[in-house]
Amino acid sequence: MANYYQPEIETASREQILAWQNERLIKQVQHVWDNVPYYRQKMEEKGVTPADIKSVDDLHKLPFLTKADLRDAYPYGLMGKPLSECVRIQSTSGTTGRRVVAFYTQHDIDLWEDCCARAIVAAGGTKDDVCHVSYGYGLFTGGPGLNGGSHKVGCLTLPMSSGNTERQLQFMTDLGSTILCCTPSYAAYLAESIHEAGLRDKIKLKAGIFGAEAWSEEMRHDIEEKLGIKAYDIYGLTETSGPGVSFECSEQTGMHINEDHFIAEIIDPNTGEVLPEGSKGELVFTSITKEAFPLLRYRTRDICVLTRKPCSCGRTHVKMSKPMGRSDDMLIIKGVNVFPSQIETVLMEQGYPANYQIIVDRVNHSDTLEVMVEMAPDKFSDSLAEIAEQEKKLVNALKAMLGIYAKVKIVSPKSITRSEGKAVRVIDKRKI
Ligand code: DLL
Repeated sequence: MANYYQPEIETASREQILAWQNERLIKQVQHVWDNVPYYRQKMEEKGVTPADIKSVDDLHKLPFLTKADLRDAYPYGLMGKPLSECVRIQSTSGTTGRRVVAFYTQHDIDLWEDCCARAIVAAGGTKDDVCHVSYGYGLFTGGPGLNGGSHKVGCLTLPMSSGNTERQLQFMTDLGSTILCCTPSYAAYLAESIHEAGLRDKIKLKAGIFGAEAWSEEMRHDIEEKLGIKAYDIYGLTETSGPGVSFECSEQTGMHINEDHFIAEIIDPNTGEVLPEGSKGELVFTSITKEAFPLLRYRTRDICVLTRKPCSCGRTHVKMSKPMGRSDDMLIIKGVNVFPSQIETVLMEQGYPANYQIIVDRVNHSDTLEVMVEMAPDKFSDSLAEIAEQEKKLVNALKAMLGIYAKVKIVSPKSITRSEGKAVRVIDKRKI
C-alpha cells in the first residue's frame, strides 16, 4: 500500500517543487497547444507560443480561461485527449446554461484520487479507518473523489452519498465510521440528529473532511464539539478535477495546495495583474498534470490569500486561506451552485415580474433560501388558498431548476423596494 503522506513530494524543497512545476508546465503548454485548438487560438491572439514559456516565471504571459470560455467551448472544446481515451465525466451542480463538464482519462482519475488520499491522510486517516462518504455521488465530484481517495488509503469505504439521515446514523453506529466526509452544513445537520437521537456515545468518529462550500470557524468549532472530532477543510472545483486541490493538515491554518499538480496564482480580479504572496485576490489555477481537461490559468472567482509560511506539519506546499467570497454572483447554497439569474429565469418563465428578492440565511448551520416575488398582475388574487397554490407551483419550478428547495413568498404588487442604481436582488444573511 502506497504511503499517501508521500513525504518526498509533500515536504519537498521549494527548489524541487519549482523544478517539477517548470518541467511539467512546459510539457503541458505544448500538450494544450497541440491538442486544444480553442486555447491555442487564445494564445495566438495574445502572440504567445510554447517557446515563450520556459518556466513558471513566464506563466503570466498565458491567457486566462474563465467560466465563460467553458460555456463557449461546451462540451468538447477544451478537451486535450480524444473521447476514446477518456473514462469519466463529472459536472457542476449548475444547470444547462452554466453547466461545466470535465473529462478524465484513467491517469487523471488516478492523480485526482491521490490528491484526495493525501487529504484523508492529513486528517489522520489510515487503512484501519472506516471512511463514511456522505458527499453526493454521481455528477458531483465530492462523492467519487473522496471515495477514490479513501480506497487508495485503504480505508473501509462507506459510499453513503447524501440524504437519508436515519440510514446514515445506522451505518455510522453499526459499522463504526471513524472519518466523515460531507459538506459542513450536512455535518452540522448530522451532528444535530446524532444529538437528538441520543447516539453521541455510540459513534466512533474522530475526524471530518468538510468542503464544497464556505464555512466559518464558528461552525467548525460547533461541529467539532458536537461530534467530538477534529474537522478539516478541503477545497476543489470541478474544473480542476474536484476536491483535493488543497486540504488542511493538523495545523488548520489554511489548505496546502498540491503544487506538484497545480500552480496557483493570486490576481487582481479587476485588472488581471498577478499579486504578490500575502495579497488578497482571485485564485487562478494551472493544472500541470491533467491530460483530458488541461486548464491553463483558470480563474476560479474564489477570493483568497496564499502563504508560504513554514507549517508545523512539515508540508512545504503553499497554503491558501479559506475562500473569503466570490468575485462573481454565484451563491453556494447547501453546497449547490445557484445563480440569481437562474431564479430570475424561473420567475419570468412563470409569468412573474422581475421584482423579486432572494434571501439566503443559515439556520441551525443549514442554508436556507427564500424567494420573495411580487404578485403577477394577471394572477392577482385575494384568496389565500389560491396564493398558496401559486407559491407551490413556483417552489416546484425552482426545485426543477436549482435542485434544492426554496421557500417562496408571493407579496403584494409594489411592495419590494425599487432601486435607483443596481438592484439589490440578493440578501445573504449568512455570517461567513
Ligand atoms: O465543490 C468540489 C468539492 C467537493 C470540494 C467536495 C470540496 C469537497 P464545484 O461544485 O465545482 O466543486 O464547486 C466549486 O465551491 O469554486 C468554491 O467557490 C466552492 N468551494 C469548494 N470547496 C470549498 C471550501 C466542488 N472548502 C466551488 N470552502 C469553488 C469554501 C469552497 N468554498
